[in-house]
Amino acid sequence: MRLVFAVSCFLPLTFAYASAQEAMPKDMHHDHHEHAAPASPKKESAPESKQPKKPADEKSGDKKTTPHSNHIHGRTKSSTAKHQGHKAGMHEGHREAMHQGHMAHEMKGFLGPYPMNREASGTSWLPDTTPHEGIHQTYGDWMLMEHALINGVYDHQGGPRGGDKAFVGGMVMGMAERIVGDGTLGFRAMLSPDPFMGANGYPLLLATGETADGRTPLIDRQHPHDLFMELAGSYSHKLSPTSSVFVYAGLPGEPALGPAAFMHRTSGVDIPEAPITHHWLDSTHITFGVVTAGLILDNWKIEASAFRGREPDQHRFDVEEPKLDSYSARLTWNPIRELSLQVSAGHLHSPEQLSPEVNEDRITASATYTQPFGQNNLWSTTFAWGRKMNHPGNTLDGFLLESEVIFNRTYTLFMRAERVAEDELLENMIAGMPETGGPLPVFTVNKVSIGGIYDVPVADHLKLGIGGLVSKYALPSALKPFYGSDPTSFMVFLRLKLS
Ligand SMILES: [Cu+2]
Repeated sequence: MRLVFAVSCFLPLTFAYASAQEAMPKDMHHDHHEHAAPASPKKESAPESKQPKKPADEKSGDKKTTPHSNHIHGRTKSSTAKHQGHKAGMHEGHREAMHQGHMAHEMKGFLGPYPMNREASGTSWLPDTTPHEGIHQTYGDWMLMEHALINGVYDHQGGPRGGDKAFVGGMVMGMAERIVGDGTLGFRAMLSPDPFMGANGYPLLLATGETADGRTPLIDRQHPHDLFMELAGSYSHKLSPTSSVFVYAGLPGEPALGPAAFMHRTSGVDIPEAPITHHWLDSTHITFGVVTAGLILDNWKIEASAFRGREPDQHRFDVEEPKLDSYSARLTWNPIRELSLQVSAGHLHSPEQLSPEVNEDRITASATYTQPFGQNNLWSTTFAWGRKMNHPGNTLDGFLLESEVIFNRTYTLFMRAERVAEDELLENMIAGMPETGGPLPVFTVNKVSIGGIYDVPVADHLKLGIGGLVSKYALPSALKPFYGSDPTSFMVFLRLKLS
């Protein structure tokens, strides 16, 4: 079966990961742990009494000066065992001084003097309570981090406009940073296996945007992401212990527009389907040509970008020609550790290859709330609104509410609800009709997906998950002849997550 083939695609990744672990010099290698950001010193530490003391482990890199006395940590048995002195559980009390024994591996933000947990795709922010997933090493002055999530999906979209497909999607990410004087230099590369699924992507009712062949728009399908999703560098200069200025450039990269991209925000990272609001909120996460400059003052960030307005074309393996013909600005505020808020606006020059005469203005606002609770549980929710103003054309609103709860790092429940004003769903049919001159008809559609995942650890920092989701829709009656009166879609998937 094709699904079996999809699973076999996981193996090279597992192998590459295992070899990377082998190749690492022992004393440089530091096993990772998913820790949430340092807690505020005012906050209570997690209860310690329940945690049995772990035996000391000579191989741990912790034998330098300071034991990890307040390093509460890692929820996997292996990492707990390797870090004696660390306490299992959530990471309250994990303060900046925490890794004194191995400061080298503590990664600060690329863009400012705060814990790296806050940073997501491009220059976007998430709450400080975001779990820091990835594996770290240090090589000389460089700190490295890797992260990966690969889904093998069987997709069924219901109704006359639906379809079936098995595909592999996801991302593999590597980051490197070093301190240079008062600044931080960072590089990031993110790759996607999506192009191997074919240029026409996968069936996804109500999804629109981009093209598979340069002639017809993708409708009721999600386009594949490009092989190179991000190849970016940044430099930030510290102005004070809590403020900095930064520049970021990517080919491709992500401009300062919208919330963190769906595969990078905690509330959406485990959901294997793209949101239908993607082109209202975060579709610019792969932009060929981005330059951003910003200022960080404590928990505030203000930034502006110049970038290429055109979305990626159907050739998903290449790096496209950069331009700086569009611009955006974003204001982000993290008022408390658990919350990140942003508003942003941008002007996109000729984003759609198939409607080059149309420019777009976009406004977005979003809130992400991430709350660890109990010993090993996490809840994360994002609400976002995006408005597309096509010139010439319609003004279209999209809303998204998505939420994930992860229990004991093993059981994930997720949901995503969306409401979008669409004018492209019948575009193929209208294109064949005589020109009417008026604006395209707008249909407001609604979609809800609910699903879950069960994870099994298969190696250190590598877990295999099996999951499924079901989607239902609320459609205006004018669309029912096309979509059926009550379509139902589902996906079943296996995923490998490096964390
Ligand atoms: Cu995308």
